[in-house]
Amino acid sequence: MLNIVLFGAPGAGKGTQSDLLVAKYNLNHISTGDLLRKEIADQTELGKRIKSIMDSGSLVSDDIVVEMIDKAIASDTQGILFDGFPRNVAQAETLDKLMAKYGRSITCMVSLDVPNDELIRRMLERAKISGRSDDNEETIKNRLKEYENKTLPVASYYEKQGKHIKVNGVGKVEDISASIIAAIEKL
Ligand code: B4P
Repeated sequence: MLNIVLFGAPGAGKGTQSDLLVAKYNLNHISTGDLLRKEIADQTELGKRIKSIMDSGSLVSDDIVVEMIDKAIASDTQGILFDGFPRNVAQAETLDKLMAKYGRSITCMVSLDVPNDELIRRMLERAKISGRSDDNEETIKNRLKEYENKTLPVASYYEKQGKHIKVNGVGKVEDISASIIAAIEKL
């Protein structure tokens, strides 16, 4: 059973590539960003608590996302694509423990490599249609800072386990998908 972590900076194309990968490998798509945005859209108690954090571009607290991930793994029977999780080393360690609890493990971590100027360009472009309150210049800067300070070390975490696959995330969406699939097929 494939259990893949799709990794990259904000705007690297994790959501975009996830759609293609879940269809190809029939995986369960777990996007913490989507799950959190749904809480906000549904105006749940949790949604009200996290809205200002997400609007500022900061990460929400680990216990909130970990609880969501635990439930998602417990109910999965087909393999999972983790999109936007883990976002820091503590979440990566917790994910390993959770997977072990259910007798499973992470197969690999695919990292999309995109330079900062392209990330900013994409998110500002998306801002024109997304309606996402975190797609604005000031918040984007904070999201990239959070990524560099807290998320980037996750790549070394998987590198040490020999599970890190780096893919060029610039170019046509289909070409990037083809590179990811080629890397997975080699495993
Ligand atoms: P996410 O929802 O994960 O959002 P993201 O990183 O901005 O997006 P992604 O990389 O998926 O970009 P996309 O494919 O859409 O996180 C949002 C917030 O949620 C975080 O800031 C945080 O507050 C919170 N959060 C989520 N997970 C958390 C966790 N685990 N712990 C704590 N907090 C958490 O691509 C972007 C744009 O680029 C799109 O418009 C797309 O069309 C375009 N694009 C994609 N591929 C392209 C290509 N090859 N060429 C040109 N454009 C491309």
